[in-house]
Amino acid sequence: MSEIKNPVLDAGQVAEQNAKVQANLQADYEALGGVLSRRGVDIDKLTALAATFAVALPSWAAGTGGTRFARFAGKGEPRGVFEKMEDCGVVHQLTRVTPAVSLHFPWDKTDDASALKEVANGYGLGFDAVNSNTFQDQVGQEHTYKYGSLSAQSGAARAQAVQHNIECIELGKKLGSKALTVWVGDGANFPGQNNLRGSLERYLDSMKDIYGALPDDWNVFIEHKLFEPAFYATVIADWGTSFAAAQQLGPKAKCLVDLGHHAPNTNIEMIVARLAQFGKLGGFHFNDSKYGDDDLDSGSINPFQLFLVFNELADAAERAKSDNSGFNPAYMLDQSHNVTDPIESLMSSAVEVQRAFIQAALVDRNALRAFQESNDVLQAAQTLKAAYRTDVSAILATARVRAGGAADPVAAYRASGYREKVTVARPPKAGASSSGIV
Ligand SMILES: [Mn+2]
Repeated sequence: MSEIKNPVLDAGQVAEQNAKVQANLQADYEALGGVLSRRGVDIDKLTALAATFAVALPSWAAGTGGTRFARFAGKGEPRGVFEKMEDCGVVHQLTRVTPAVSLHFPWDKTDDASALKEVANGYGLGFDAVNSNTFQDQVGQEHTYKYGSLSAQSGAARAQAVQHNIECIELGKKLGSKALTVWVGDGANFPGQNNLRGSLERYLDSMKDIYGALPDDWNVFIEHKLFEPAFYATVIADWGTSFAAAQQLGPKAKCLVDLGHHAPNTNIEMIVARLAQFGKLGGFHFNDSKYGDDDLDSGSINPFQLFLVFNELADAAERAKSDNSGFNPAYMLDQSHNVTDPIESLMSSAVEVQRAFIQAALVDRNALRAFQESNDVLQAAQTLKAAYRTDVSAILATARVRAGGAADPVAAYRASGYREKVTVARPPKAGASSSGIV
């Protein structure tokens, strides 16, 4: 992980905050170390594992997003991509698990990619997958996406959408990204509006052109979403369609799982297992939801589901290690809502995802396999619960402190007065680049 040459917050102040809680953290860490050693687990190994974890930040989550009905702007919101980087720099400085940012074009478009890269690098940040946007019209755009983009009936609209995606790849190349994430809102709101098969055929034709523009070492991630804005029939609505499209396109095309893009009660961990089995699990957009695409902070509604997803990822990683096949899905957050400070929400999501990663590492896989083989259902379920119930907070906090981050990121952030400072430094600006609402 690259060092932070230009920390946004005063490092001395972060250390001061850490000193206040160091004795308690040490006591908690030793107590947990004792519990784990009785299970044959070395706590320091887990802490070292926690330090290897990384999840990318979505640039759009630095601002307030929220419901599709209204946006209630927060104070000191970033007004452009450089200020988004600064906020992401705070998140990474305090959590030390978010060393990359996922940009969204054209919102984050810049004429000076090398300056952006330099500023980001100073904060210890690189660039993860770039995201295209053909789900809304931009000012001055020639052809509307009102009736679709990559699958539109209009050949001109399709060509424009393809061209935008290729531009995203070009921008991403300048920044050091290695993947393009494509989500389209294309679909139908009324029966009869679209020929269901024809829409997907047109989508695939467009995606073939985008795929052809990918550099050798790039991937394209296909993000599916059950509904919204197309409520009757979304073109890429489910993992089956996403998988079929990825298969058609080729080895560089993979599926992206956004935790909020499924019907309630969908077994998302099984989707993860299926995609991993067939080599098409490209990555994640972590968030949480109660009903639909709520874009809530990770682990806020169903932390057990997040754990079960990571349990499948741990299983897939173990299999890949044993057959040397390589397994490296891209982890990104995707969230945006109205009611919390975005920096605090990003920090708590990053920590919750890292928590699920460590809890999954605690699963006694040999015991689990044995219970599965002997059909001891109750003990198999209890084996997972034993890992999930373990409070690994002291491991996460210790990993952060050892890496130079904050024992308690939210407390350190509040003590820093950052939000108050940027509220003064960033008065609202007309035409500032958009955030949220994705
Ligand atoms: Mn997403």
